[in-house]
Amino acid sequence: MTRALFIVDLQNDFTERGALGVAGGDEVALRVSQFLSQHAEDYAMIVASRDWHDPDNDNGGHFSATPDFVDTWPPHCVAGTYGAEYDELFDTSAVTHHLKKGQGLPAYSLFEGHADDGATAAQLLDAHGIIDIDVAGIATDYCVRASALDALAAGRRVRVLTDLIAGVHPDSSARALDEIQRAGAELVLSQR
Ligand code: VGL
Repeated sequence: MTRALFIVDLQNDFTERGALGVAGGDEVALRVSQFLSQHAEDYAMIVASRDWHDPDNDNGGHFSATPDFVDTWPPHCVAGTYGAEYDELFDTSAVTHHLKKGQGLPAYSLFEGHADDGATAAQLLDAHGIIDIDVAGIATDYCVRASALDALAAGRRVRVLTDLIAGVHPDSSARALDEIQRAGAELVLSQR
């Protein structure tokens, strides 16, 4: 078994009522939990990432009081706060590796994260001989996009589970899925 599951930024601030809540986020959290209850055994590793920004600076221009919701954002996922915790509807019991990213800078890709022992996704994938990666989470047009493209760039076979993602904007989410597909990923439903 050489398949990993990436669960990108399924955090309170990215789901309904969060600082940067996307439509359908709660539904994704519920569906991911259901999916894991049935399919966790299909994966050699289940890697979850969290945006984990500094409280006392703008994180490299990532936070703004007048955000454009493209390159700048309202403060979100500040380390140690409720908004940075995994969504309450996301059952993390099957997660094998937890990565944090964005400490003091914008970090859209799960590949920019580190486990508490310092390990990166690239190191974990190599150590476990992972060839295939399935990607789920939030947001389709930002962190899911960046993580899927980086996984392809790392030479892996990638599938995006299109019923287990939610995006910030519908149009940029559609463009992101098109871009990911053209880069070589498959778009599939988790329930086949
Ligand atoms: C994200 C916007 C800002 C994401 C993170 O997780 O996709 N989006 N920071």
